[in-house]
Amino acid sequence: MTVVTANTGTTRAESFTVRASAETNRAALCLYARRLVSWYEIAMSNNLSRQALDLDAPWISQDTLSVEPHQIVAPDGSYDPDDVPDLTEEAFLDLYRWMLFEKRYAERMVKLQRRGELGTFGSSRGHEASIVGSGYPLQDSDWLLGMGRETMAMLQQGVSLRDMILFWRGVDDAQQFLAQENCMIGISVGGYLPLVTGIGWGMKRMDADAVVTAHFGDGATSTGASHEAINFAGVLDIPAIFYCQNNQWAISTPFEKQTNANSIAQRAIGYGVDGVRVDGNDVLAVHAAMTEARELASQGNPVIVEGLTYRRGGHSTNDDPSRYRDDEERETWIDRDPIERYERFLQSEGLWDRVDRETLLEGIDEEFDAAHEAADAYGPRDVEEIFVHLYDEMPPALEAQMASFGEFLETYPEMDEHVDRRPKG
Ligand SMILES: Cc1ncc(C[n+]2csc(CCOP(=O)(O)OP(=O)(O)O)c2C)c(N)n1
Ligand SMILES: [Mg+2]
Repeated sequence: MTVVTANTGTTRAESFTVRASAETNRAALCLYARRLVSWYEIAMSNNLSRQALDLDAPWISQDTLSVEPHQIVAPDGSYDPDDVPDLTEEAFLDLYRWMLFEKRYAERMVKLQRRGELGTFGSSRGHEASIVGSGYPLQDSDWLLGMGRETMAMLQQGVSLRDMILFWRGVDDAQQFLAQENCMIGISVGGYLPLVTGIGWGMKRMDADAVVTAHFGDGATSTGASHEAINFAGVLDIPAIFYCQNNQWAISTPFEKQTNANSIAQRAIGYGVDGVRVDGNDVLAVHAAMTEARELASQGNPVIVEGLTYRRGGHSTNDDPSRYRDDEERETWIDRDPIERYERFLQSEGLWDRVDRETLLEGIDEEFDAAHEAADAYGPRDVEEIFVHLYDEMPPALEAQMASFGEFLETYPEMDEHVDRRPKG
């Protein structure tokens, strides 16, 4: 006989006990699971149904706000010259090189992973304009906390490519090197957003001439941490930019199941901050929005910028997107490639003659090769490091674990071979 006790809460008298056989429990659980699935299906299929209401007050609805993304260069490369940001020719060309770098970096990292040199890797293919356009307007003093799909933005802040390779090899030291450049990658989806608000609060209190930027995905916007972070940033007038790379998928969850809202940008209203949605495949539009966002944030107005883009590949090298999404959808986004669109812009501006794509790629490959070599040269780590790296003063329980592990290796020296001192590579 299995006893299941469920305490409904308030008083002992209200508590009840259910006694049932193991079989009955299993059957009840199955029924419950089936009900959950059908509730979920109903909720997902029918979440827009409304009843006529007769209230004499204006309802705020999804249609109240326009969510048209801000765009400067259309997918076919056309644009209104008046809308083009006032950048130098060097800056226009620089944006191109950074995007090419992001693309090449992703290709090379996927290859490294396939050769068994990285544990896993999350490719940014398709995100190039979103990443480069959002990172470029940041200043050296700014902070950037991301989720791993914003490498070139971090490199622009001073992070080294070697450390990105180390990070994806699972060498935790990489985070310390990133921190030296005021960057961090948060693996817990959305979990680091309150830290962003905290850092921004510190900046405000110290009257620092800097802003903090959070890069995160559409999936992160459903976490409690993200709501708390952005809401609190609004209350405290934090110099923070919340940049959402909405690539329309969170692993296998499509955007329409992520939220019933039409956009992430419109949520700004609920948090009492400003928001904008931009075409995340248009590097100039993202750049313009982030430039303005930085200006607003530095005046104590936190903002949400939503870059609408598309994850062309799998979530990571461990993922097979063909199991949950149509190739057709992907095809439509290939036609909106951010790099090709920007090439058309450079051609129209007469700047394309100054681009030697092959030479650029050679330079990028050389940089990657050097970083790869440096990552390989990064020495094996001491086993003790996994115990000592977190605390200034090690707690006794951890000290005991370290001693016990040392004794274990002394007793069984052959086990030493199984200790991975430099993961994956
Ligand atoms: C708190 C937490 N839950 C689940 C995961 C597993 N996980 C890793 S990435 C991811 C999806 C993230 O999607 P999104 O925020 O849209 O970012 P994207 O990967 O699309 O860039 C999930 C669920 C995690 N890392 N942390
Ligand atoms: Mg996503």
